[in-house]
Amino acid sequence: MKLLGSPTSPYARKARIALIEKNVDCEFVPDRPANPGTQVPKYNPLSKVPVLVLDNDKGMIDSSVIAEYFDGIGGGAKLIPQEFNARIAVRQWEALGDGITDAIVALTHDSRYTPTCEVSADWYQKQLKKIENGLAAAQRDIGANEFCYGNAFSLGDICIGMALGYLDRAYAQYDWRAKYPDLKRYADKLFARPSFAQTAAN
Ligand SMILES: N[C@@H](CCC(=O)N[C@@H](CS)C(=O)NCC(=O)O)C(=O)O
Repeated sequence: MKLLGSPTSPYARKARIALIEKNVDCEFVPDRPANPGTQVPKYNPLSKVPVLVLDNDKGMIDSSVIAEYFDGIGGGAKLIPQEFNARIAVRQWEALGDGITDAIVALTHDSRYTPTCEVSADWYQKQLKKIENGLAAAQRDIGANEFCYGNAFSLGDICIGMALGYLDRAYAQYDWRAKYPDLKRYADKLFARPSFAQTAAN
């Protein structure tokens, strides 16, 4: 089993953090879909990372599915609780973290690679508002807590941490730590976890 992904992709990072947290025996193979010779389209018709290459040489796509797969086959505490209401709550946190990340990607990555396509100020503000409203909601609900749901680390924390980490990487001029001090405190602990430290892109 191999996990293909770009070392800087936030969604690949989400899967890599789940892999480490669940102690799954799986090699991470750096691969960018945009690079010549990439193996990604062979395993993912959408040509996106992460993609998990299973031992039968079939691809499993999407960070959400891959994280749930690692949670099922790996050891240790569950990243996605089994109880229905808890599971839905953690999935909500996942959706919030993924949604903030989507807006950061739209604001930074997508516009950077379409230099001929003008990005309107209105469109820019719309993406920024998604990031700001998303962070404000996360800060409001996390408050002084260590984890976004309950008393244990979950997939929700992976996704909120992925979004905050990607802000640092792709949109460093945005000082989220000054605006959201509770998120700063929350992230300081999260980023110190080995799974986050080992997957921080240089
Ligand atoms: N929903 C997907 C999103 C994956 C995604 O957008 N990956 C980006 C990198 S962060 C990618 O591979 N982009 C290349 C492309 O779209 O061509 C997931 O969670 O895995």
